[in-house]
Amino acid sequence: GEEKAVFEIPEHYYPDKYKAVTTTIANRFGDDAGRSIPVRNIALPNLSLPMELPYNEQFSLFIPKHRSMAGKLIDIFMNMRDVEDLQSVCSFCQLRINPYMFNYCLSVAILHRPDTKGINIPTFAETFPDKFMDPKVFRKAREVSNVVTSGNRLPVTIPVNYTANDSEPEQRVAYFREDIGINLHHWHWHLVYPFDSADRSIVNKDRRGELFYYMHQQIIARYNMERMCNGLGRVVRYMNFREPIAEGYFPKLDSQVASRAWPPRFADTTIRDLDRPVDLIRADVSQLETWRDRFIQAIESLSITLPNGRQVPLDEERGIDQLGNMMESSIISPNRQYYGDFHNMGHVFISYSHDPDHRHLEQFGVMGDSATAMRDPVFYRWHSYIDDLFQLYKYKLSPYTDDKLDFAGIRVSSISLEGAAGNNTIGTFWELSTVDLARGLDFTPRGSVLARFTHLQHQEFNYVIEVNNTSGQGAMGTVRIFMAPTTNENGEPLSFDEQRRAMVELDKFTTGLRPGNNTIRHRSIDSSVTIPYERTFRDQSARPGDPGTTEAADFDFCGCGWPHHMLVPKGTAQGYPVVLFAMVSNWNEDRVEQDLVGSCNDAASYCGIRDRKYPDRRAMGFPFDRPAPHANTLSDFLRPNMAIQECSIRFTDTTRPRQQRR
Ligand code: CUO
Repeated sequence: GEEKAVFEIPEHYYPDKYKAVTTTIANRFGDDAGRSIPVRNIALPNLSLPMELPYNEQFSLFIPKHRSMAGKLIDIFMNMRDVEDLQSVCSFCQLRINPYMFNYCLSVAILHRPDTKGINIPTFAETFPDKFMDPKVFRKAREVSNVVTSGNRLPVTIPVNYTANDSEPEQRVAYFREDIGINLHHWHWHLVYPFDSADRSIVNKDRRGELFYYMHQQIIARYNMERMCNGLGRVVRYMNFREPIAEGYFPKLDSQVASRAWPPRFADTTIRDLDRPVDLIRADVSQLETWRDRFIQAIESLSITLPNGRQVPLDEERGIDQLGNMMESSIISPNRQYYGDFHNMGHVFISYSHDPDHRHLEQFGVMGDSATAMRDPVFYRWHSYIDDLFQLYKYKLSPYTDDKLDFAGIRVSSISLEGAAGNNTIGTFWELSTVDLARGLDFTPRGSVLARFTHLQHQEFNYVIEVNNTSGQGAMGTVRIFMAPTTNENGEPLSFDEQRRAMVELDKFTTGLRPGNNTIRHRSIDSSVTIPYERTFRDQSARPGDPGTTEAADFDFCGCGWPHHMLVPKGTAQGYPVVLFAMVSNWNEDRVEQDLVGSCNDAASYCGIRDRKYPDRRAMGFPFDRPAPHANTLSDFLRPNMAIQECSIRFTDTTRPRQQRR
């Protein structure tokens, strides 16, 4: 294995209780002793604010008090002179600062400091595996690592379907909600796009408000298709805050840091006014309603009220981006005082619905943490409502005209799929994979402790697109590929408007088009939406430079991306019918002039590109982000540069061990 380092930490950095023990303690980021690295002795910055959060407590960015402590700590990390000073202050923080907050703030700093882009940090599932899996695993891991020497250990198995049984219909999509890769993606996305920071530039990224809308809209579209594959109806919006939430959720996660179980939410819980001095939270449910009404008012009038009382129009170019920042809300909201913090506080109200006044001394539920929120059925009900509010705005826009949709001289004659499951069919199955828990356990095992888990997988396939370029000269196009269900939960055909909102982006790429006929073949594994399995889990056995791995320098931003194993929904045993859509749009109207060399840019659709603009000038979700009232069906909407194909997703209920793609 790789050599691990021990950091020699100045003695006065240790909290008093450790001073007697030793002058070197293995750093959390290294274990087996190898090299020894002296840590620079520096004049330490004032850490009293972030140290106010007790070491053994939960941490949530949604809690204003935690947010300001984290903001301060990020600021400290960002302002350290160089990497050695940063390392020094980190070694001081490690034994004093709440580990969740420390990990978050350091990750944000590493991601945004120009001099730390080459630094490698462990994937979050390894640092805090307790946020992603059944705690029984850790007890077994402890047994295994105490009894068995490193080379002979069998992996610990993480059970499937451990949070409920078949009496709970929602359990049919638990494999989606509780997928480790999906939850890692969501955590990463919010790490890359924080909504708050003392340093505005960390928040103020190109089109981040629009991306907040789009990435979450796509989660809902994907989840709805997944539900329909499992005989469930589309998710019901959570929009009446005075009515109980029908779905309960019992996460069965333990926090190793806080030595507590994550609290459940019982079925039919109603959110209540919050008064939790410990978190500096005091908020009434009516506040949510007020913010919501103001948001709707802005859309109805197509204008935003600024803090000075002036009205500015919501224009076509920037409207959705501003609304995204208002809704989330982020510190670049045009008027946070007035439009408030609707979406974030929705998470907070729901996550404290079991103990709104802290009388039971309980922490927040899974909705209070971006690493765990997607496990809970209510996440989708809340975000479905959020999406509906954004759609109110999209309905205000005039439909795309022919000149926006067409690409003169370019005809797409067909799109099809070729793959192992047969043409126009995608095969899905369960796959058994392995993750290393060693770094995240609250004891220090020698060597790795592997855990096995089951997740959805699909057979890889190719898109084959036939394009005829009749313009008489070479051209550049952007290929946009989407998939949608064809019928609703009752088996009736979807209207165009329902279907466009159900469109799931599968891929987007640029292609050259010679005059005459072109056959474009594109691999599913190269999707602009997903990152490969190895990147999601940063496979321990992989070395930089191996196929499927990435340079360490790119890791952190590159950790954002929909997990490839969840590219397509599960389908059904008989074959779930979907429609595949391809469009080739004019690259001259899509392109953004920028240098992409060395940037991690292969999951840009939902994650953007580090330090760059979003690499597509069109509205996110184009051409389906706007209604087209004159189209009753998808066929009505088609132009010559678009094509569709009926396809089928066929699920086989077998579990296969993951094969290394080497
Ligand atoms: Cu990602 Cu609500 O924004 O969880």
